[in-house]
Amino acid sequence: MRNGLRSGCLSLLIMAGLCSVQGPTAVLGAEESPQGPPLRVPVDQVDGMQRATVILDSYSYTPQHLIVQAGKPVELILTSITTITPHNFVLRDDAAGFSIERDVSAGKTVTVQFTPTKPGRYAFYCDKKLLFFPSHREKGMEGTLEVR
Ligand SMILES: [Cu+2]
Repeated sequence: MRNGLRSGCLSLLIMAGLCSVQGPTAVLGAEESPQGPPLRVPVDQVDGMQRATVILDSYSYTPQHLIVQAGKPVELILTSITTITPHNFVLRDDAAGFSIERDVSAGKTVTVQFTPTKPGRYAFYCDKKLLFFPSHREKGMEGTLEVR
């Protein structure tokens, strides 16, 4: 009897632990649209960098729409929250001041820097794919960098 109670409490504790680990993700998914509203990337008061964190998941970037100012440096902190699937970040427009292609392995964080020179809307995306399957971009893993 005592042993039964004790192991019951233990499994409750374990379940509570699991719930608190999974909690934030579940709340985010429930209360917002998956990628949320456009983010006006703030300028860091110390180094003048327009800095933002972008979360990579299968198959999305959050935020999906970033707004930055031309002529000022941008730093994107690309953080993968997947456990297995590798992703990448492709943002390429030589005339606009960037040509980026960086892999972001599962669970890893990679930082990219560039200075956009030309106002416009530019797509960033993940071009990973398994042979014969649609690319991650085709599965919705793309976003917009809006340069003003
Ligand atoms: Cu991907």
